[in-house]
Amino acid sequence: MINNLYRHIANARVNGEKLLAVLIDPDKISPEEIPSFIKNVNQSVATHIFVGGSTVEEGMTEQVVKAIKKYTVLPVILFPGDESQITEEADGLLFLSLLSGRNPEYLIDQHVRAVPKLISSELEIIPTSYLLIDGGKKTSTQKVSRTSPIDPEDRKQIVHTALAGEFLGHKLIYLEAGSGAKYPIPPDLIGEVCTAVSIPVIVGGGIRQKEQIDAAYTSGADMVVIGTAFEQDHNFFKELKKAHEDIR
Ligand code: 1GP
Repeated sequence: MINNLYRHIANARVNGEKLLAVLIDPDKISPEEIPSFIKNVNQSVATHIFVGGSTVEEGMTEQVVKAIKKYTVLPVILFPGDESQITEEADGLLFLSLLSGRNPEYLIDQHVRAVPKLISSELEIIPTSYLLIDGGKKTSTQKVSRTSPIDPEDRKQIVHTALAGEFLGHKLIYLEAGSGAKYPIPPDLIGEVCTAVSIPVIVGGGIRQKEQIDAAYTSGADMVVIGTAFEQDHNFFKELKKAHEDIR
């Protein structure tokens, strides 16, 4: 059991270390694919594995996390679409509040429903402000949560929402353009949010190129999350690793 997931992320912010999470959606990977996929993750520059999806068949998350843990020592953090995806097999949980929306189900209902599982759990719970920003495509998060994303041009609303999350005591800000987004979170927006808040910032959605990862980091993101690009192109793992080694 890893008990210092948050400390690691917060220290990374202080030390300028940049983190990369690979997102695995249990709905999009078969158990047979897990060993080879995780082998690629292990050989890459990824620092974390996130597991979750907007809708996942009951019990699948647990099976997938168990299988992942067999093949890696990287921390596995749940990034659940709802409380049914919470499993003790992981190391930690992003306890997400969808602050960009106004649907009480994702602001408090799911959290209350998760409590029976969490009371006796050893999962490290990380309260996280989750902000869905329009990435040019209607995403499953939007459909399932029945909320609208914030327009990326509405800087004041985004920065104030992130700060409200910090004032509520959340430990992370997650700027999400949505899986498969056409446009990732704009770097200057990342910069504005990172300047305003004093907690670590995670950025994900629609990131497919090394340049986009670098732009997110340079703008202040502490962690970048990638799902689709790794699912679709296993060479992307190698490409990033090679670029990382070339810099050294
Ligand atoms: C994580 O939803 C994202 O924040 C993942 O998005 O699948 O587009 O990488 P992609």
